[in-house]
Amino acid sequence: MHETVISAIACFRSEIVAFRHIFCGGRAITPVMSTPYRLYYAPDNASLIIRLVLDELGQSFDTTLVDRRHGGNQTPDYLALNPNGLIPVLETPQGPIFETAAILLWLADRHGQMAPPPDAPERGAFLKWLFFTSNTLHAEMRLLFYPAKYVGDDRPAQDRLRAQIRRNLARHLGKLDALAASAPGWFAAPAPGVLDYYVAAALRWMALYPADGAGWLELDGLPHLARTVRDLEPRPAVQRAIAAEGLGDHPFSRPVYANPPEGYAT
Ligand SMILES: N[C@@H](CCC(=O)N[C@@H](CS)C(=O)NCC(=O)O)C(=O)O
Repeated sequence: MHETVISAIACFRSEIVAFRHIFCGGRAITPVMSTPYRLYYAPDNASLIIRLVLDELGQSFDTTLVDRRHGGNQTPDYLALNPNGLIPVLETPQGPIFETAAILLWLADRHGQMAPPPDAPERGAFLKWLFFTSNTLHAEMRLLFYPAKYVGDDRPAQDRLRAQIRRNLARHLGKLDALAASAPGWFAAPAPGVLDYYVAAALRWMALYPADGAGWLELDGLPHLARTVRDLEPRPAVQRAIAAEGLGDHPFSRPVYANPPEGYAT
């Protein structure tokens, strides 16, 4: 087997649907990919959305577990893939792609599924909500989850920031609920699109994190989103993600903390 040796502090574990590799001990060895894709993931991280979409698209993919708890996302090797040190990264035949929405859009376009194609009349509507989810909903969720990165260690400042962000997120979710009610065909439709999985995962994380401030998000007030995520849960892609990342039986509508077979969610 041809191997590329890359230095790393963390220990990466790599698995393929057909067979698995475990690489530990001061260096990580990235095998030649047996599939077109390699997903760098941590359980219940934003990589979950990419896992779900790859599976829905029927694509086989390799995975490499990033040991985030021990700084695996800050090693030189990982930063070479994503200089921002964030999860996920998807290695593709066109090179590594980071940013969840960029990966989703790239996959949908490349495989011609799960989003309106570039020349479809509804493309513009889809793009504006995908970008809203990425640059507003997701970006503000990071303020809720990592307040110290934005206002430092001042606890009262963090609490004020979180209180405001919860209000903002509730407003954003109200808009997404109205979008789901409008049934645009590419969201909250019988066949799931990339945006369904993005929003479903976001709802999960907002219900669970931060662990010391969970419980503020109730799906009762968001009936159309609630229906959408309940419809996703029986799908084979979701069932396989539940098994791979230990997400519990109802990962979107009744989320519990991940109990992954390997790695850590936080
Ligand atoms: N804008 C990024 C955000 C990704 C993100 O926040 N990833 C989290 C895990 S869910 C992460 O890597 N956190 C580690 C950190 O912030 O240092 C994207 O859309 O991919």
